[in-house]
Amino acid sequence: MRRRSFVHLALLAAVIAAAVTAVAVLIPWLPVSASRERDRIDVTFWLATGISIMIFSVVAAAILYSVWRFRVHPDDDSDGPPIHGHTGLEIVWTAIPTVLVTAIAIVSAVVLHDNGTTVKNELHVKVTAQQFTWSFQYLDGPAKGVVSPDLYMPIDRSMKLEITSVDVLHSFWVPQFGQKQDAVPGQVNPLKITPTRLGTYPVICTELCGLGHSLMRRQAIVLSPADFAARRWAAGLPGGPTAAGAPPGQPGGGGSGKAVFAANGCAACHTLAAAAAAGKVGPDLDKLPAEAKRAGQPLESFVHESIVNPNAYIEPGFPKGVMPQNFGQTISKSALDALVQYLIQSSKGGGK
Ligand code: HEC
Ligand SMILES: [Cu+2]
Repeated sequence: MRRRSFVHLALLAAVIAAAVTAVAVLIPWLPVSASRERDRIDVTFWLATGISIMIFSVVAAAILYSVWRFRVHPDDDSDGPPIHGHTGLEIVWTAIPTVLVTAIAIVSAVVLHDNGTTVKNELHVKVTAQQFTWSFQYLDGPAKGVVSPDLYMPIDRSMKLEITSVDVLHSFWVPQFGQKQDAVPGQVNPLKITPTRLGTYPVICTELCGLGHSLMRRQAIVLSPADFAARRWAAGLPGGPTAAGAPPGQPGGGGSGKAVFAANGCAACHTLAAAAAAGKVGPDLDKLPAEAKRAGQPLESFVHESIVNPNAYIEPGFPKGVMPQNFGQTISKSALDALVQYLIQSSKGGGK
């Protein structure tokens, strides 16, 4: 009789475990992993999930079995048998959780250590957060000196990000890389990433940092080592060897004004018909001639100044300090000229 109850209980637990495991495994809860660090974190995640499924199944089976097997009849008012603890049972239910929690702690400590270990030949990138954008400065490697609005990474090479902020608290997060790191003014916080999968992933600010927080997004782009070394991606960025010389729009030149507009995330905040942009955070750039007239400035210098020094003139009805303040540093001179000309041409053609 007791053996039969035990078999029923075990069967019920197995059925519950199978169902819950299917929910955990078959539904893609997490974004794909794109870094070695994330792979290690996933090991701790699945260990803890496996343990949780085990405990859940045993508890749920015991509850369901009791409800089914020991249900009282409506007219049964008698007490249950008096029971005074069970030393053996108490030792078991203390020892098992101790072992499980200790296992999670040990595995987590190993992963934390491995993910923070300095590896040979790592690339150093200074990451600067500010309301409301990111910039990435390469301190060594083939892109040394380049300041980029997006994070380009060679696959399978460890990168050490040195993360800081120039204004308020922000936090660096790429879900596919599995880690977050705070960006704190006056402090440099490290984060190691070794990308293992080619592709483009979102760089997200994950610390509410002001009005433009939800727009504080850039991209992390993982390239083959050859593409990274060729620095085709660095065309138009200050410091890139291909940035100087060739005119804008040519390969290796400053890039067309339209490309510069797209590459710097202007469309997130501005409307510009020529670029199919419909942002509403900043002024409508199709109306630039009228806006320059209102500001009492010649169009070209107004546009140039508005991009490199946005706070010099604030369009009435729009917030100050929301437009990123460092385009003057992150966009090369030739790319900036192309951008200004592009905005002037587009607004004259497409404006009202
Ligand atoms: C996070 C949002 C945001 C982004 C990104 C952004 N801007 Fe702005 N921009 C604004 C806001 C808000 C204003 C109005 C306040 C001001 O003048 O600084 C503005 C003002 C301007 C103005 C002046 C317009 C006027 O009528 O005064 C120009 C020109 C401009 N932006 C161009 C750009 C370009 C080019 C880019 C990309 C390189 C860009 N902006 C990126 C938010 C943004
Ligand atoms: Cu932020």
